[in-house]
Amino acid sequence: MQERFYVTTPIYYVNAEPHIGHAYTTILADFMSRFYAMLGYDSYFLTGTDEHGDKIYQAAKAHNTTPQKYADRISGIFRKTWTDMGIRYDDFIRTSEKRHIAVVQEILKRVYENGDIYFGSYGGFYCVGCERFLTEKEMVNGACPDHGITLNYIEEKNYFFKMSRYQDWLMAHIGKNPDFIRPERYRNEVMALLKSEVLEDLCISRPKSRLQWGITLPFDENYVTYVWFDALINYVSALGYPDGEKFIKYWPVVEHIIAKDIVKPHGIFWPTMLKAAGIQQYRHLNVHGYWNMQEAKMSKSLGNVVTPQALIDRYGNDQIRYFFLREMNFGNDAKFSEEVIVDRINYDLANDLGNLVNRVCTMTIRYFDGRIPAFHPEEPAGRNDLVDRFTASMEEYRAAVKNFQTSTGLEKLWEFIRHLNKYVDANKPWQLAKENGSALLSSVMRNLLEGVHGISVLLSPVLVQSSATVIRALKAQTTTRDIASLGTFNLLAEGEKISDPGILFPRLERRAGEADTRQNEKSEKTGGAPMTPDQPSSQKGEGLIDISEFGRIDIRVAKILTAARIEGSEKLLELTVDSGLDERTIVAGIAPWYAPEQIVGKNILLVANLKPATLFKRTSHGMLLAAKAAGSERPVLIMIDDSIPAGAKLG
Ligand code: ME8
Repeated sequence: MQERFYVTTPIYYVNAEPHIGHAYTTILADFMSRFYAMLGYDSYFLTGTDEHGDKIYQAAKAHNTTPQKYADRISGIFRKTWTDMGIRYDDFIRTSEKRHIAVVQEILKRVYENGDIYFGSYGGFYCVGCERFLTEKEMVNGACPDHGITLNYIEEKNYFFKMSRYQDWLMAHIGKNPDFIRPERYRNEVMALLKSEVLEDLCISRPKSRLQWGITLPFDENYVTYVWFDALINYVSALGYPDGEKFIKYWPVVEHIIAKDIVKPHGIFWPTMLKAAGIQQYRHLNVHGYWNMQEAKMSKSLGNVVTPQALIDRYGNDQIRYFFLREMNFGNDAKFSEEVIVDRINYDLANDLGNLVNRVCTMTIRYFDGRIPAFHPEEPAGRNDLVDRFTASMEEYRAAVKNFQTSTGLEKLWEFIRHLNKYVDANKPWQLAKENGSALLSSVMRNLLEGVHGISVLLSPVLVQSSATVIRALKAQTTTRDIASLGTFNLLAEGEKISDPGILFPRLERRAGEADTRQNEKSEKTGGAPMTPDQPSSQKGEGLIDISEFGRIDIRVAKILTAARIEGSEKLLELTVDSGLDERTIVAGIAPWYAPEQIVGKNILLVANLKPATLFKRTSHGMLLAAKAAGSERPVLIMIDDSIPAGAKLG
């Protein structure tokens, strides 16, 4: 039977237009859906809009219109944005649709009849931004920490869902299914919450005297349903719960994607609701971090937004997809910066990939009149080595993406792309071409064409348009969904005439005054002498290095945000640090000398541009600097006082 994959995004509030945070989650879901389709899965992708509740009601009122008209307009803008961005969803659910309302009422009825809903009275602090009551622990100085609004105390009679009844069950479920919520830090967050406090029952209604814009309770027409109880149900209502064909096909394999802002409703409300309604649990809750802009959390309420439309107009869809998927380490926060977009486009897309495709196609056209040359087994031109490297990159890409680690996955493919560029330089086809009809030239070019084809297929879930352009130019009949066959390096049709795909990714000029965030790599790539350790420095005298060699090491101040021991290792601590560029994971061999709580909050020095290394299944993105006295084993971390912010560069 064909394997299946079902991916969801949160359904977005229609109180304002889409922003890049929404665009990221939706691009990630679209990528995952295309990736699984590429692997041969029957893949289904759901997104939509969340249209009920106070927040929408108030936004409509502020615009002098009805909630329905307001929701129609903004929901339409979301759909248009996704179409313009080339997002290929299978269904778009709106919570004001009849099909959704019917399922919410059906589930409420079931839970009510099971005795898990009761009538009572409640007082609490309600945040309209979050659309939920906050506990006093969650508030800061009487206000919501995310929205900065001072919260009012509201007391009224309402219906409650007996969430408390499921607290022990949920802890046991998460205990038995350690990756139910991933990455680990978010599972720990939910577990800490469940362990530290007694779960309160969830208030699931609003009296119509206060709010009319919602789904009427099936057992009391004076009340509407609380917006979270309504919204979460979209994930099953869109599939035709309880007996729709799609529900039966896709629900068992659901992968939810959300950001860290809505972990509580998805990690606690939703599983207990599913349990009470007798519905199978979701498979995984995949939680990503936040894109931060100008140090501040980017949100509609704070008003610091860049529109997705402006981004794609300025840079292009493929470019933006690549930037998002490459630049965010799943689970951690990342800094949004247009300078980094420009660098990713110039270095990764134009220099590494675009250049490779261009060189390979141009040389095929020049030396073989564009006809795909034969591979000559007697002159293999290192084919086995290429195939091995390609297969290894592909497998690592596949494994990383299955865990939503898109950044690591793409880096693995780029290792192969960079290797192909080196292969061109090492084999110098332009010299081989001087010996007419050389079998070696033929094999070299065929190996390159197969490599470019393989990479283009693997990248097609990311670079949707440009991959298709290359695959078309190579006249490849890649109808196969068996990507394992890419590793045969024998998929192109010998003698077929390729066409010139043109410039795939034009280089972008920096605006005056914009910093080059990858200065160091640039000097290496634009032909400056490579400075590897076995290359003598230009200075006379042993052991001395050139200033530019020192300049290649990016040492920055970073703040330690979290620290934890790694099970099974006596030496290692897993840290998350704010490097000023991003939030990243570092694995450091300091456990015998430093307790985690002793170093959290400290500013240390980080080598920020070390190649990632994997230790105890964790990828470390850099190294902390420490000093060891002669004859001592004990590393002393170099700490910097608070007057220097994270991100400050040493030099
Ligand atoms: O919470 N960085 O809707 P919402 C990354 N309707 N992603 C971000 C982001 C940022 N700075 N800001 C927002 C709701 N997002 C509810 C959901 S689901 C049953 C109901 C993304 O419009 C991210 O996916 O506030 C986050 O979880 C979502 O937008 C919140 O969207």
